[in-house]
Amino acid sequence: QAVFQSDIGALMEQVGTGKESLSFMKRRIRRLAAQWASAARRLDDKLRNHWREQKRILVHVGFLTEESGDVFSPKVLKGGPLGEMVQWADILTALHVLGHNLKISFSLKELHGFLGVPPGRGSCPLTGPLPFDLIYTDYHGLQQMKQLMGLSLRKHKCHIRVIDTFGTEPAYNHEEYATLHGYRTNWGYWNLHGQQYMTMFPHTPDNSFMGFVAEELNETERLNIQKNKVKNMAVVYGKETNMWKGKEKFLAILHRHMEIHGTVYYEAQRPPEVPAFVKNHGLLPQQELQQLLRKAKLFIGFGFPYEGPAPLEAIANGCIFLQPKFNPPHSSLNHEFFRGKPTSREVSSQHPYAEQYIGRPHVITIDFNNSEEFDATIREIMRINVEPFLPYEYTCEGMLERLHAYIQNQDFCSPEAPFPPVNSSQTWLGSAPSPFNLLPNSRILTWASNASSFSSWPPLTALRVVASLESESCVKACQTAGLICEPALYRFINIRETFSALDFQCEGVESEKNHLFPAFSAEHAECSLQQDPLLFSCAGSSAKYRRLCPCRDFRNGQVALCKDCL
Ligand code: U2F
Repeated sequence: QAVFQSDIGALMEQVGTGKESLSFMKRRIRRLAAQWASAARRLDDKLRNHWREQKRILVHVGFLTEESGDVFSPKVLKGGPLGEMVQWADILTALHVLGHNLKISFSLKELHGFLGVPPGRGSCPLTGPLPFDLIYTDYHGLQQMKQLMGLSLRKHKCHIRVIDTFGTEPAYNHEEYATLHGYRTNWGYWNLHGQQYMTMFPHTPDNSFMGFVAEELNETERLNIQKNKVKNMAVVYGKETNMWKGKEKFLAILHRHMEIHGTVYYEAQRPPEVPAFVKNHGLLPQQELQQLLRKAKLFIGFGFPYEGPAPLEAIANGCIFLQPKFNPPHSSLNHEFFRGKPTSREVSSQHPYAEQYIGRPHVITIDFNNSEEFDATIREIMRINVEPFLPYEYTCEGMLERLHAYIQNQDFCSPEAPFPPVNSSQTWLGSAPSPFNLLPNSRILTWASNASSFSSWPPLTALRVVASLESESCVKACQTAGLICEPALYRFINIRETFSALDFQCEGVESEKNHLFPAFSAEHAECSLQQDPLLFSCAGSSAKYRRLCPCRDFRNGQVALCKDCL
């Protein structure tokens, strides 16, 4: 049985010392310890009757190992990316607070030791059982584990979770399919289950959403923030000079109305190249950045970095986040930053989560090239009052709840209970003619057959089957129906009866490896089922197909979990 623990002493010791990245993470862990502890108490109350199994967990942070080049640590104090460190610090704290048996490695040597593989040249198969129930790592760590364990990695890979900021879609993850169909990248092709990849924001429902946390306010802090807001104070998002390059025009407009602050890293001899009217504080410790955000009215992004934690921190401290809309959206097809990343996702603004999940009045997304709209928006921002806001899924309690649910329910190791009860042509053999019901006045199916007789997480009660439009992905189709795509439920809808229940008349039914299947092609009245469960994918669309989509409901503020998921 896992027992919540609020003392972080043991965790701090395990993180060790000697690198700026580790010191940054430790400062964060210490600073948020009280917040985690009170969240743990609340979740403990909420989960009172739940048995939580204590797991043996290894966390191997590959990108911070010397062997992977560790380009991050030397830049911690110089304006380099910190988002990843924020997330790993929070993952470590959450696993520790949930009371699991945790081992942490930041080097190959430690990894060798924990896995019981003697250090030496070349790979060495792990002959005994894996001494862990779960391993959290990243793409670098995965590569290192492959070098270390050789082919025996295959046997154990169902225990692995890959922390993957921008996500990996099934078409890129499936080695053979990626190679044959042009989805091969430097990162993908590990043939994992899509939900073994865990992202920073809930942008790719094919993956699991791990997230991180932002600071929460108590009542006094909230009141003080309201009192002390400076209505003409703006902070620019961007700790490196190149994030400000070419933005002089916007800065000039902004400067007409507001006092502009920045936190751009600079060296004493060489102040950063930002306009003289900018009040630059230099890179601030996280805590001081929070103080600055508490006073500011506006936090403004100029397009980069993509999808970082800072906008959530700003919104949590009562700022309005103003950001550019990307038209056309940025993706691996048209932007250097995303090129070679195992995703086809189209990024619609600097921070799509802020745009889509939070929105006005906290987040305003506009075309920055329209100077009049830009100017009018700045003036509007100075007029309106907004309250600090933090979505539940980014609170400590929300992250603990989500991680708890994953740890206790996600299982990629046991062979899946034989489903569907179908014959070789994927025809339903249940007692009723079809396992589906049509929801009244809609084109949405629910599971009608006895849901509890099939073991599944999320449970089948959450399933809502929707057909996408042509050229529409299941991500979008579910979203339009007010739901979220749930790849774990694909196996229940990959049967002939789904087509008939949705009124698709099939001339023929075939089964193929294609990440868009199951789908219906109107032109040929052809119904296609998915042959390889690894290719079940919410992402992806084609003008030729209407896709069958397994959607589900979700909890308010916790999109990763369905209503019956806890
Ligand atoms: C993102 O990484 P970044 O580190 O660029 O993301 P930010 O949102 O800028 O900030 C990360 C943290 O840096 C902190 C701030 C955030 O929690 O509190 N910080 C600070 O301590 N002092 C300062 O003066 C300013 C900020 C993203 F997270 C990565 O995954 C991506 O790789 C990267 C590129 O898109 O963007």
